[in-house]
Amino acid sequence: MLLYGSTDSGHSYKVRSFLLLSNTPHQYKWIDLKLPRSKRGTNFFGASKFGEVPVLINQDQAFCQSNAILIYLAKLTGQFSGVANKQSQAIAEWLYWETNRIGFSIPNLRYALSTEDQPQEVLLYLRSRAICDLRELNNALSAQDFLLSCGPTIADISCSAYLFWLNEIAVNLDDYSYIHSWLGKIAALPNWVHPDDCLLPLIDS
Ligand SMILES: N[C@@H](CCC(=O)N[C@@H](CS)C(=O)NCC(=O)O)C(=O)O
Repeated sequence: MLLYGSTDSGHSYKVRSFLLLSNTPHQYKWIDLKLPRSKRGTNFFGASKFGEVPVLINQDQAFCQSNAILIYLAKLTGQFSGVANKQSQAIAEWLYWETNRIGFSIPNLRYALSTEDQPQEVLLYLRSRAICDLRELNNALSAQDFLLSCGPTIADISCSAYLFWLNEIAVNLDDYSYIHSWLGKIAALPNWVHPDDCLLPLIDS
């Protein structure tokens, strides 16, 4: 199994984290996103339907879109998949929510803050969405340790990915105490690695 990903990409981190947490043997290949898409290597270019990371290759088949990859991996390995598929609908709901909400607001705010001259309106809009999404998540986690009562699933891996960088967008985790303790529980899972440490170039595992 081969994963193409990149530094600072929470979307790549979701898949890398799944592979590490589930102890799935794989190779990781770093893609330089500063290069134009056509210059990111012919193997990656050929495999990446949308030109983005992450892309997972397994048995000569290429898979893209981080949440779709998580669904594939959960089915393939039986790990982080809920109990006997009974939670697949609830997991899908969180994955779709992530794509449109927290996986939109937090990465875009983080990116906007890292680039100069962003219009104030853009920053305000993204921050207001991020706050709304964090409140939603915090509320959901007030009742249970993980997003689903059965324990950690790909819903947690997906929704938490960008939140390990919350310090970069000036969010105080004390304001979101349930998220704070949830991130601690995820980080305490065996084989967990922080995104800054597992998306670097030239790491094989
Ligand atoms: N919806 C996609 C988003 C992937 C995405 O936005 N990838 C970014 C890095 S985080 C990327 O490859 N950007 C470079 C580019 O688009 O050329 C997913 O969930 O995998």
